[in-house]
Amino acid sequence: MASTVTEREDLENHHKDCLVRLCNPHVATMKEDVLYHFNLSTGTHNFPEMFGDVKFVCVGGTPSRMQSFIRYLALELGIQHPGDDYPNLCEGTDRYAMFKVGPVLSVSHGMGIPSIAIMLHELIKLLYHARCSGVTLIRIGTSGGIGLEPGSVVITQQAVDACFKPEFELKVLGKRVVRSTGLDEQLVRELAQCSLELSEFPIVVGNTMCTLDFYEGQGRLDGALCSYTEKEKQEYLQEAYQVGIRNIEMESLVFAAMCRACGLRAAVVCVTLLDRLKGDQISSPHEVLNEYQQRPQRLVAHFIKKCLGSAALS
Ligand code: R2B
Ligand code: URA
Repeated sequence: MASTVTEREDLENHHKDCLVRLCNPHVATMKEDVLYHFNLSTGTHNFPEMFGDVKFVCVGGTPSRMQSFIRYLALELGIQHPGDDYPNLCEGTDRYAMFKVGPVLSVSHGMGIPSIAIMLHELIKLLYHARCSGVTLIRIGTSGGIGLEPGSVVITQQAVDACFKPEFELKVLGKRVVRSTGLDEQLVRELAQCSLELSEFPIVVGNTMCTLDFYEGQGRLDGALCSYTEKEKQEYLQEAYQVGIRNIEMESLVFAAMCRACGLRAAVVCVTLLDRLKGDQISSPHEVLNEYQQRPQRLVAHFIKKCLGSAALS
């Protein structure tokens, strides 16, 4: 049933007041929390002062992409001053890089589930220690498309695993733990609305398959190992298409599961670099791939600008 305006307002207010919560009672009892992979610690850094105003966190694979995103966003939001640059707040480690402009944090996460999971544990604790509220997290990344023109942007409706299930499975103390990967439906609608306003490149809402590997895990024929035929690969990708999957990447499952468990509003917006029904190799020229990679940034910058504009009016 569609929610009423009052129900929606209640939800929005709840989100605004909502402090970041952890699903771990131990952290509150710690005297100091060292976020080792960020090279930040509650003992040496004032988290509320450094990060207390954060309302949006954008995460993506590489440090350079996340730094250019923050530069672009500063321009878009009109808060860039001549000569400004954006220092890496994780100086002293090259595991991850972090940049900030106004209420927006931009953080790199590397490739794959283990890498983004470690980053997210520390990021969510950082937001908790900083006493942030009403935070929205968005992964802006790259992916392989299924049945889409390369350069299309996919807003993820549901993150699913390689068996097409919306579940993230992890072994904890040797036991199987399964977490749900549902994403915020309202946020998907808001991003889809922004895509209509931009209408600069194809944008679709669809399911995203998250795999543990780029080659065999995504049904490629060009890895060092391959135990299936071209026909079997095509059948698998066609089946994925039939169940609504429009792209494949390597982080959305744990991103969705962890944000959901900690009550954070989250979305995944990825550009497709190729159509996997037509091939495996990413062979477009660098300039083309670079322009593609800016597309999720453009959509998300538009969204953030719109949110901040309406927050200033309210
Ligand atoms: C997309 O691109 C990377 C693999 O090339 C991986 O991090 C992902 O999800
Ligand atoms: N990233 C992926 O994980 N797969 C692709 O095919 C392209 C980018």
